[in-house]
Amino acid sequence: MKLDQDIIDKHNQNLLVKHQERIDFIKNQLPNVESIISKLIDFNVAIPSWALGTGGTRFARFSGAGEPGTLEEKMEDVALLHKLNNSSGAISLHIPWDIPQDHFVIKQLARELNINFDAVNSNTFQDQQDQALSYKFGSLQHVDKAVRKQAIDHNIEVIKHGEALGSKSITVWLSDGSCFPGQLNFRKAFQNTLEGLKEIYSALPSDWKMFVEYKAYEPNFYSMTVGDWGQSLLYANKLGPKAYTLVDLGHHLPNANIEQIVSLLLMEEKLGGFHFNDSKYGDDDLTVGSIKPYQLFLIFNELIEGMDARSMNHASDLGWMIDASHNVKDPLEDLLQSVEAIMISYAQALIVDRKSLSEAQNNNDVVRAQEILQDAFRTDVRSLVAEARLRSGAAIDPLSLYRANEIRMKLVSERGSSRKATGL
Ligand code: LRH
Ligand code: MN
Repeated sequence: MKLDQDIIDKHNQNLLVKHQERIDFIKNQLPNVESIISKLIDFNVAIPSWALGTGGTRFARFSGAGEPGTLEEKMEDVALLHKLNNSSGAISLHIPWDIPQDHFVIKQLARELNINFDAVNSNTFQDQQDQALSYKFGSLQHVDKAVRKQAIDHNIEVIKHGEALGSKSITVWLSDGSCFPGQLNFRKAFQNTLEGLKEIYSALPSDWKMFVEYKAYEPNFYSMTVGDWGQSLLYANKLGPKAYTLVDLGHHLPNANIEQIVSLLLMEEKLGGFHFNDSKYGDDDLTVGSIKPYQLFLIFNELIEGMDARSMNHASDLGWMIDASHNVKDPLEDLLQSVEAIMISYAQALIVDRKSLSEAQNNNDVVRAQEILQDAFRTDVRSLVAEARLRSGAAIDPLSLYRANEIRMKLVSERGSSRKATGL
């Protein structure tokens, strides 16, 4: 579904007066508004191809209507999000859920839709119809060399799909592990996995990155073979300069200090990117910033501190991706909310008075340090995020435009209500 620019311009026209009041207000409050707005304009978050339909749990999946039934329709939905917020200009494909039938045609479509291909994702956590050997007891860790080879070949095939589309990275998340004590030799599982990752690493084009995504538990519930940031860092260091760790916010044990993990991985130059989502209990894959917005702000605070310490480019030097599942919300509304939450946390972290913060830290002035952080967190920066959209031709308020124009209804009339998007 194409969204005409004049619909956005009319929407912005109606909201301009109120918006201008809010921008003028914050301009009087903050010193560096212009540089913040230009950073927000450059910032983009990739949308997962597997989160454009309704997600489910092992109990049930209540499918929504007007879902994208093909890769082309998924790309159109990402282009629609990007047209609305100018911050979602890339799609992250999951293979085999989104195998491009014709790379040239798909690449051409991406150009027409003004979107790019972010990291490609392999899948050795499910057995496909035509698959010879099962991943029931793991993939790269497997005791059977033939199963390990099957998984290595799949990852190399995924790199080839990505290369043909112009992607520059692969995310390897392994569901490998064990459910019971005694089931697995941890050392051999690690060494088999490292050996497999080395073969996949050697198939990477020179300008590619490999993201090693860790997860504390699920679908294995006693051990995971890439179970935490330390193990992922161990693999990335042993693999080489093109290998990095990937932080999925939902993949930690309860109360883990994710912002500290981020700070140290950045310091070690081994932080590759993120899968943003939110959670209250486990890997709930909820809307970003919907449960723990302060944690998201603290993570961006460490990101800015660490990236500026190394003069990194905020927009392009790390992989910014969402990884969420929408069980009860319209997937596109959920993704608009997630991108908004990320942009707000990024903007709040950009207004932190870093000079005063380091003074307070050097004076062990704990109260002052907290006041400085919370002053930024309690500043309403939504008008800055909206101004960045306005200046780049997007909508001041994407969600209200999406609803006011009944875009979901239009998608249903185009696609019908029985389409089911591939994914989780
Ligand atoms: C695993 C994970 C991984 C994806 C999958 C869809 O929980 O976060 O990033 O491959 O979700
Ligand atoms: Mn993930």
